Amino acid sequence: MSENEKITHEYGGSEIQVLEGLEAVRKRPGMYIGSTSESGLHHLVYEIVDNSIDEALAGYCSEITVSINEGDTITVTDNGRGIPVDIQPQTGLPALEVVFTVLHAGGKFGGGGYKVSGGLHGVGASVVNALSEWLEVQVHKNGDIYEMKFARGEITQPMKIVGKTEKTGTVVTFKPDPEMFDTTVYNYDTIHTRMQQQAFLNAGLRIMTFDRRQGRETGDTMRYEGGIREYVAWLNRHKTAIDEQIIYMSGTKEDSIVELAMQYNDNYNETIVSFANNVHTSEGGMHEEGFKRALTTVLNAYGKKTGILKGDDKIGGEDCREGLTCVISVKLTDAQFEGQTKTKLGNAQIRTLVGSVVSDQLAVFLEENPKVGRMILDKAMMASRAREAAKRARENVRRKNALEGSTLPGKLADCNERDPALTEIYIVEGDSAGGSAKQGRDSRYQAILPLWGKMLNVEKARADKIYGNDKLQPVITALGAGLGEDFDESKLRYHKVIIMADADVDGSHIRTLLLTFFFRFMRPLIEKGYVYAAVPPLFKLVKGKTVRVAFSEEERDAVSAELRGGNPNVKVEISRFKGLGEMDFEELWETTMDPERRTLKRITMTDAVQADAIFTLLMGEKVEPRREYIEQNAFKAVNLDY
Ligand code: TTJ
Repeated sequence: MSENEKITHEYGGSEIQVLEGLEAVRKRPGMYIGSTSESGLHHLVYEIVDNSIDEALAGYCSEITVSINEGDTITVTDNGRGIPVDIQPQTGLPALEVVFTVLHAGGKFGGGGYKVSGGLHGVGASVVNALSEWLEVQVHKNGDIYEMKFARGEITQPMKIVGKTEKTGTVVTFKPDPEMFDTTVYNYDTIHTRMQQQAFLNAGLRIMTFDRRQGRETGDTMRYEGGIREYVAWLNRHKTAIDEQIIYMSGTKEDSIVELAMQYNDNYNETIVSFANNVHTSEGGMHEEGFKRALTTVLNAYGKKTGILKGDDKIGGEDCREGLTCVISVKLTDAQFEGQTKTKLGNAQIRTLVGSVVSDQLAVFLEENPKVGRMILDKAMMASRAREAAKRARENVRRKNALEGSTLPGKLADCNERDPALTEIYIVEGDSAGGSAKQGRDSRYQAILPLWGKMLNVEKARADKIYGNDKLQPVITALGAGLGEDFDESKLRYHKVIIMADADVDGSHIRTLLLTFFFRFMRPLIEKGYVYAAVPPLFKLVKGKTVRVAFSEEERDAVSAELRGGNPNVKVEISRFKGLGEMDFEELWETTMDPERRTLKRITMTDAVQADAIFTLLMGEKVEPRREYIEQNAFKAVNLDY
């Protein structure tokens, strides 16, 4: 066998492996990027950007740019060292080619392993390549520009030098394959939010985002010297802090690093945002546990020592966290991600490390800042008293329910089916829409609860007030699962809770209120995916006896063209639905309630967090940011995109 033949043979062998690998990605994309919906589409961007962030973590990259281009292609640029281009001895291929064609073990959503930032370069790039109609990469390195191109994972242009350069860095441009995704339209805000988060987590790193699509041109440059301190300040930006200082703590042990920043505000809710290796751990885990435990211990010890807490008085964990905003970021090798969505940190040694950092440094902070210490303790004691009052109120309600057999609210038109897995409840804004919904529904499994009038301002209300509130009480009783600490998912009476409100200011207001209420008092309802928004149509098109509806301007134009059938003389009458109340019960059923034809949008935690922020802004005490928000978003506020 000649030398040449051998090489050809080996190359052919690895080529087949590569294709098999990338074929697997195209066969089961969900295994590698979670889903092929909008979230999976955005995941492609994060997979690529993560490589640049790794380079920044290694200390060689100070700037990353992410652009959405016309046609919804994505370009990611960094000024790092550039992906290596030399031939790898093991494969005989340029490292650049391997990065984009070899499936690395331990996909994020596949079983077992997990990627750890800082070290493992190129993880995920081959997945993005496999799911892209085309992908191009340019590497600036050694004075040359190296370029390589692919289509659906296959090489269309082997690596070659295409020019000279004085810089170093990597540029990747890709077009997600429409054959693989439900939608290929990017959402700039989604990418911007994620990039801002990464900018907060990597202090000093400059990240730029651009939307270059026609009619949507926008962009932002983010660089936070203060890192997670600035993250906390940003999270509290619409709130009134009890003290302007942001408490910062950090420590390391062996290969692990922890960083925490915290600040109290005068609200009642708790915001803990945690990360492990720059991955958002939305299910919490050991770092959060370590923090919570240490916070409670330190505050109680401080209260005793200063005499603020008398005798046997103790404050509970939740009371210590009322009005707290905290960001925790840990970095560790071999992170164990557990939980339903693999976003819960399982490494027990991190609990100890976070615990000792907080015990030592928070105690020192309180010693040095007795005024702040006093305010925090006072706030926690107040929370503790309110909790007692809420408990009494709850017990009263329980007693009352026990006597009255917890009667369902009078406005509720319940369904016949009793199995919650099969039933749904529409919470409807306004009495007239409520009337149509009651007439139009399938009463076997659809219940209707109309709500009307102004809602309670939940921002200023603690749980004890909520219990007595006559607007929310029907919602609580109809759902049947209680609230706050008492929330019991197994008692939930419907597994679909559908908010049906108009696409106008009042509608978005009521949606925001309900979502904020659920987020704060029935959080598992959102976490477990029980909450939906109904999506009513915006337009009605009539051609003779044919009636059609459309949910967007694009669809309206498409349906209109379809009805005309290429004939400009055909008359199609187009009108805008002003509100749900305007539809008759048949229209409402056909367009918005019939499971066969309706569109429902499942509410995610991200939606709820956003609602909570908007709510705080609209209802909070700070007048200036509210005025600014309303001025800047007068249009958006009308059509909140949940
Ligand atoms: C690896 O170690 C040697 C020097 O270069 C390191 C590296 O690969 N750096 C790097 C990779 N910087 N940026 C990337 C990268 C950037 C993008 C946009 C996409 C990908 C897959 C990698």
